[in-house]
Amino acid sequence: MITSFTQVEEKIHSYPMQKIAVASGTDSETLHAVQMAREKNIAECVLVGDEAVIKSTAEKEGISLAGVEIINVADPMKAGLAAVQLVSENKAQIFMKGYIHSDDFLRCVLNKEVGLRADNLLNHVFILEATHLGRLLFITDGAMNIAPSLEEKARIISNTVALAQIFDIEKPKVAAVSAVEVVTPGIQSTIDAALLAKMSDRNQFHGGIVDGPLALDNAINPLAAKYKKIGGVVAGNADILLMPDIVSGNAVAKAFAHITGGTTAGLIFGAKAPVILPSRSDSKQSKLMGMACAVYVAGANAQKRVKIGKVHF
Ligand code: COD
Repeated sequence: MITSFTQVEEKIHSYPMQKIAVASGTDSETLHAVQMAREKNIAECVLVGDEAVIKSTAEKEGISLAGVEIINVADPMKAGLAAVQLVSENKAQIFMKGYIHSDDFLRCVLNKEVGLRADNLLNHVFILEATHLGRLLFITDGAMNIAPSLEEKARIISNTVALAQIFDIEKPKVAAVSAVEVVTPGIQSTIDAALLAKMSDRNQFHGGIVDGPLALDNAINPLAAKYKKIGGVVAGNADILLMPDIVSGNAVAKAFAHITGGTTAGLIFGAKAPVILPSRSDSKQSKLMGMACAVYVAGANAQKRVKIGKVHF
């Protein structure tokens, strides 16, 4: 089981080199991450964006882009489409967001002609290096699916279980998170969580085990689960936090990064190729770890042919 980003970095050194197409990578943190990825042999990058801005940012920051290919496309949306096309034509293997709005970037991923849509739902996962807990935490969905329905939540779980299994978590424990751990008629997410838990009891999911509703404390902290007398294998030990909506998912991951200084890696899963979706304000280390995790997922896909399990409705 992979419990840290250091282990991810160690693993990918035996993998073939991957090329990352960066959409509008004009900002300093992205360019620092591109340089670090090259120096640490994590990945090669091709920057698709405004060449003049890329070069002036690099010069101001003392970043060397020697050997990095730059394709000059000034408009961020056009740069996104040109970059995603490189991936769909296998001229690059991974697609990454630079200084472009998330919704525009996601529209490039979903573009019917040049995008990376597969038959299934795509979702965003923040991977948190939770050193205090001694493991990685997978938080979903904090950046793509705005207010998922019960069916979409089930598909998000299925995707994320497959992602966590790539990180050698054999039977991922999924907490369907709400504000409270009891079914409360006025809080729809508690009802969805209870239904997802029942679906899990009836083996409607492949691979993981789902319980809920659980509040954030008793989902990840065994003592909190004990104090509140919540049994089961998931309570206190969740690997995956299924959040009720994009607002809560995004806020929890950003609180972790900006209050505790923790490192996150943001990925879109379920597409034809790995996609890195950091926040524009993420640190270079988070962007670099997004790259490392995407390379790891691409390598694991090539080796094990990872399959997303079907949800039995
Ligand atoms: N998986 C697969 N296909 C999808 C998904 C998905 N998650 N979402 C939409 N599609 C398909 C639809 O089936 C449809 O065929 C097509 O894409 C367009 O769908 P719409 O009409 O919902 O598309 P948009 O462009 O209005 O919205 C899609 C976005 C992903 C852009 C939208 O959901 C969005 O803005 N999400 C939040 C992005 C954001 O701002 N994140 C902030 C994070 S920092």
